[in-house]
Amino acid sequence: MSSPTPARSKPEYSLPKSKAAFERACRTIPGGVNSPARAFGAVGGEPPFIARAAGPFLYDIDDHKYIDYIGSWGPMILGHGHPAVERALLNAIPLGTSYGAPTEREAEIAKAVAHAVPSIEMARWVSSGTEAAMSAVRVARGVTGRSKIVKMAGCYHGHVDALLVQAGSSATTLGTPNSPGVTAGATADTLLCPFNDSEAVSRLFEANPGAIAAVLVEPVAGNMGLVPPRPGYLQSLRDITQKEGALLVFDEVMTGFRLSYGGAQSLYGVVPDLTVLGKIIGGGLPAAAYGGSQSVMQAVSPAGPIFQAGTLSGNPLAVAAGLATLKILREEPPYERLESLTERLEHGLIKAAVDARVPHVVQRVGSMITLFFHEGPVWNYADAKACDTRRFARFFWELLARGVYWPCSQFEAAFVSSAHDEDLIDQTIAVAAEAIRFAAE
Ligand code: KE4
Repeated sequence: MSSPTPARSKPEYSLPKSKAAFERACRTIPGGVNSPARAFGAVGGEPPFIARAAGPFLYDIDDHKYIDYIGSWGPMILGHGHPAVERALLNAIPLGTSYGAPTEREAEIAKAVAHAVPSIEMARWVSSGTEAAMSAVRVARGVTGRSKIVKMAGCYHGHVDALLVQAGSSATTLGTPNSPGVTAGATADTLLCPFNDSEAVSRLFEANPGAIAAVLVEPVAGNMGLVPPRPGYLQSLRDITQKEGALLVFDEVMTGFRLSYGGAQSLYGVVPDLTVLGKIIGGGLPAAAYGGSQSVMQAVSPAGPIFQAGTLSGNPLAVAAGLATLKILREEPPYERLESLTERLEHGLIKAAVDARVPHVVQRVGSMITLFFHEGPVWNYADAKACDTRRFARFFWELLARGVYWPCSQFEAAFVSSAHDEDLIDQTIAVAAEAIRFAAE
């Protein structure tokens, strides 16, 4: 029994101030944005410029209010402006914003992360997920003495040259999964596999005996849209790398502290040798980290010979916001509520697509979710790239015009925060039911 057809009102929606701001920004910033993911390249048109955010909402400079499903691409699991995080920052600012010298709080957050994440006994802070992934690859190569790295097509680990090969996220959105400027030399040691295909990984080890330092993977892929691991896939990667003397590296920049307090590795019970973190551990400020066992991490300078450094690594403000965020996640875990809210959204999106008779699949793990315009499951990059991205673009704009800010690419995951509630989820479902009908035309 399909739901009654919602009013087919096409809302009045214009962005005059954002349009002018975008034109000004394009004069001094490439593409008017400081990260391509924000550029609406996949959906056309120009992005709203944000004035402020609070709780589950974004507000743009044309006075539109949106229910936010970007959450800064993952960090804002508690919603925007959580009082405890704000208080932590307000207490930290008068103490100075950066010292270039060690602080006790850096050891405190490293200890908190070590207690939370099964693979981590020791960690190093950096300022972005890219930097953390790049450093983890260097450590894997340094401790094994091997050169090759296996990555999965469609996974994204930031914009370091060696990993910009069949990269997901905005690299795919903008059709540059292998960017100009990345030399053949830089990627000569990068081996590619389809996600969710452990046989392909075994074949690479057979073809490169004793040469592969690590297998790097998003344990739940969020950069092709949300693509979960097939049952047994992560364990097979663990078994293969164990047998071959290579390191297993989980890129949990997106899934860390998102899917559970111990990340995807806790959820799936598979413990890698190195873990890459970011996003949530900075509480919305620039922070990321990589960590592993004492024996591996003691190889990192100045304890060991593998060099890595960073001016703002472990920045006092980012550490303060990160500590406050992790404290809330530890003491008032939102994960059951996030599961329930996002499951509600999942069911609503499925119903909307079924009622509209649109080929689709909704994939979700915890509070990460994607509606793919694709018949049947999306298990890898090839499946994801077969999606109807034109229909996605229409869906996106119909949502935006009705006050729902969904990720502006089919190749991104949406995020629910603990600031969302059932009413906002139901509002989103109602809007999506209308948007999907317009997108189906
Ligand atoms: P950053 O360098 O953007 O902090 O982190 C890179 C990164 C590494 N690993 C994973 C699994 C990631 O998802 C990311 C960054 N995620 C994208 C969104 N898909 C960030 C958005 C953007 O590039 O602006």
